This record gives sequence, C-alpha cells and structure tokens, in this order.
Amino acid sequence: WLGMAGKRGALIVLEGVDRAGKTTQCSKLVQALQQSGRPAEMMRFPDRTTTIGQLIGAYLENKSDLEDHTVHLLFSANRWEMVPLMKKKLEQGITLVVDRYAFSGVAFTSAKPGFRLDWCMQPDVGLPKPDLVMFLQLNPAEAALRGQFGQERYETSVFQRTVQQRFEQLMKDQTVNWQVHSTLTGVGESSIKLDLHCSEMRLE
Ligand code: FDM
Ligand code: MG
Repeated sequence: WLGMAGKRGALIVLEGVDRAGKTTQCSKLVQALQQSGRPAEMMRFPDRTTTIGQLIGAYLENKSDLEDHTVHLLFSANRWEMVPLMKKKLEQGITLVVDRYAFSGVAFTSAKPGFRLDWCMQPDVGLPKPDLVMFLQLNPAEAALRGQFGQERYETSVFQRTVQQRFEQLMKDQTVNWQVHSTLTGVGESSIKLDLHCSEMRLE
C-alpha cells in the first residue's frame, strides 16, 4: 500500500462492461483489505435500495420507461445522495470499494445517440474523486464463455461494444488514476498505488 498517507480511507472504484466480474473482484478486494487489517466496505451504484434507486431498478428491469436525460440525472442523483455517508466513512478511515461510479454513468449514457461526453459528465462534477479506478477488461474469449446476457436494459453485445469504446475514451484522462486489469488475472492487491491528494471530480 504505497502512498497511503494519514488515516483516511481510500476510495477505490471498479469499472468495466457488464459480466466483467466487477462484483466478484470487489468482494475479493474488500476481503483482502480486511485481512490486512484495513477497514473496508463495499458499495455499489446504482444503489437500488433508495427511492431514487427503485426508479432506476424498474427502468433497468424494463418495468418502466424513462426519458434518457432524466434517467442519466437519476443515476447521478443516486450517487449524490450517498455522498454524506461516503465522506463520513472515508473520514472514519474506512476504505470504500465501489462497484461502478460516475464513469459507468458517462460511458452508458454517452453510448446512446445524441449524448455528448461533456454533457454526461457535468452532473457528477464535485463528487468525491476516486483514489484509484480499476478497469476490468473482459477479453472476447472469456466473454463467449460467460454466455448470453440477461434480460436487463443495456445487456446487448452491440450496446456494450459502444460502452467499451466510451470507457476507452474516459481512460485517456490523465487526471484519473486508472489501472487496467484482465478478468483472467483479477485485481492484484500488490499493484495498488494510491494518490490521496485530489478530492473532487473535475471536468477536463
Ligand atoms: N449504469 C450504471 C448506468 O447506465 N449509469 C450509471 O450511472 C451506473 C452506475 O446500470 F448496465 C448501468 C450499467 C448497468 C446497469 O448496473 C446496472 P449493475 O452493476 O448491473 O447493477
Ligand atoms: Mg448488471
């Protein structure tokens, strides 16, 4: 754990296309952190348990339709409503391992026709900035082994390919501490480098 100064917890985000294994890697990372004596908790976005999250859940399950800008803003609001809790936990020294964050927000909405990257980024400006964003790269052979997509909205190969391209654009941002990992090897604890200086998401 290089560069881990002070006692505030780290904000670690896992991103990637669907079926990349983010949820599994998040749990493994939380376990590894806890075993090394560092308090750690997992979070996920969207958090479908809140009032806003329930609207998002119904949309993703195709039980309701929402206008594209509207649902984008709801995804962002679903992050903002968790910010007080996130800050409290980070200040208490708890490291947060988060399954998806604003990068998914931008990658998925901007994969829809008529959405510009900068419009998509705007609502998340000011969110706590991750110390590290791990991108889980799903290789095509592995994707084939993982079988068909489920029934949720966005779970089609065509859409996911565009999402992957948007993520690749986002990974060019040098102000974000990106690390790419293969789904085959997973997230290695040893390679984590943290920079705890920046605190808010910016628009570049
Ligand atoms: N998703 C997720 C978005 O479209 N915007 C967002 O801001 C976030 C956080 O929601 F298809 C999409 C990505 C995915 C879907 O995610 C549900 P999970 O991880 O499968 O619950
Ligand atoms: Mg899913």
